[in-house]
Amino acid sequence: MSDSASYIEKSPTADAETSDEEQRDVQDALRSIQATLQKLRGCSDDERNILQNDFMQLEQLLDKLSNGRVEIVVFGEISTGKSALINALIGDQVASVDVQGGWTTEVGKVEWGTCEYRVPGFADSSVTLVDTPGINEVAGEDRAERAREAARRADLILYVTDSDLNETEYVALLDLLGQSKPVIVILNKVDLYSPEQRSRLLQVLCHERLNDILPEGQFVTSSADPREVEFVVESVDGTTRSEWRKPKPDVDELKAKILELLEKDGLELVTLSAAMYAADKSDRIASIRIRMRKKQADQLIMKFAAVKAAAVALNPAGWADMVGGTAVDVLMIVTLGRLYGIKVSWKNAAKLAQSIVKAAGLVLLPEWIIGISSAMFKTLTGGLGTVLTAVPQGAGAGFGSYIVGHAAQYYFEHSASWGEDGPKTVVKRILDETDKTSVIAQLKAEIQRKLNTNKHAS
Ligand SMILES: Nc1nc2c(ncn2[C@@H]2O[C@H](COP(=O)(O)OP(=O)(O)OP(=O)(O)O)[C@@H](O)[C@H]2O)c(=O)[nH]1
Ligand SMILES: [Mg+2]
Repeated sequence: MSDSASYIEKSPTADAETSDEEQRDVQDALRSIQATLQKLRGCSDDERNILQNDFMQLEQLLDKLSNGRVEIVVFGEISTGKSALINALIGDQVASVDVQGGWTTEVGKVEWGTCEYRVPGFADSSVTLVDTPGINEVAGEDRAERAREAARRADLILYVTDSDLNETEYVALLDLLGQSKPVIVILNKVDLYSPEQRSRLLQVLCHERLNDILPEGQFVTSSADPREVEFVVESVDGTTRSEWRKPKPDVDELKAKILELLEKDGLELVTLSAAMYAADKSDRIASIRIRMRKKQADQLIMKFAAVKAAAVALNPAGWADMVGGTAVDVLMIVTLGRLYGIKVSWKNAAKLAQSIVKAAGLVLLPEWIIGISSAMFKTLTGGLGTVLTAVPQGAGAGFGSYIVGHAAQYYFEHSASWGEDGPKTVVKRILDETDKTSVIAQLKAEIQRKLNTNKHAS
């Protein structure tokens, strides 16, 4: 993963075209992408593996914003004419078009060289048209997801339909509009409708479907790849013959609408979509980190609890003071702290363990633990011969460590704080939410495993 700090230097220089406020917005958006990238760099290797794709997308976004590249994503159901529309706007056959639905399988970008628009303040700015797979292809959920991801990064979305909107289309459109992206809805293939049908369709779309959800003036019609029409050609000798000719694509209204939107808000659209995308990614990174750390912490706590359980079972003498404050618990807390990026000294870890046991009050006292584990043990094990009494003691001690570990995990998860709830409430909640039977069973199994491999146990 390369360092991207240098991109900042390529942001627009203040000139007559951009106001101070616009300059600040661009800088803010660049900074928020940088901050999100920085967060990614601070992740563990495992986390970074999962977030590799996000990292790449953020780097691309940084590059896009630094160079003032506008991305217009063409989105819609299969076979509505998305690829044909790109060809018509560009004036060349750059995207593959076919009658078969699901023809476009990848997100593809092509520079719209003939577009006259330039983002203010960016001398090398350009406009890119992004073709996407259709959203309702049979068994094409992955492709649809790629299309949605492209739309999330878009500065402007061209939403293509070729008839009245069905439910899938309507929901997808609402979703895009909910992301506060500018959307132009295009009724393509208008050449296929008679004037009466066309007028009826416009009535339904504009006044019933889109009236309340789409800003006024953001609906246009087009015929990107009109069907051939039959012409009757009369020769000088009076004979006639028929000839099939393909009319020119008609995307003038759409092109004018795109340029109007860009001229009005181009820079704002680019900075806003970048900032929103970076914020989205930042949330995703945070939630993945929490999830992954939680998983690692859960495994770690169980491992330490099992060590404690086995240690007590194999050497029950003096186990009563082994809940909290023992070497195993302290090491567990220090290790958990490290997992959450918090350095805890041995002494402070011991204090934390003691304070958790204290906060738990009676519930973590040895008698209580032996009570629950012995009771459960009867139902769980069957006979284990001579080690029968040691096993519940061990499982009980391990369970105590399990609770201490989870309370410490909560504490670290909340930046080394008990928050408003205080430790008592936290420990009580953990106890309420813990499936005691299952934890004790796991600890017991662990002890049995250790006893089986320890020749002195019998
Ligand atoms: N009559 C008519 N046909 C069109 C028009 N635009 C596209 N088509 C036809 O519709 C079919 C699908 O066009 P594409 O551009 O491949 O549609 P797409 O939305 O990209 O389809 P996928 O990539 O499969 O999602 C092709 O046969 C086109 O020739 C139009 O304006 N009028
Ligand atoms: Mg296509």
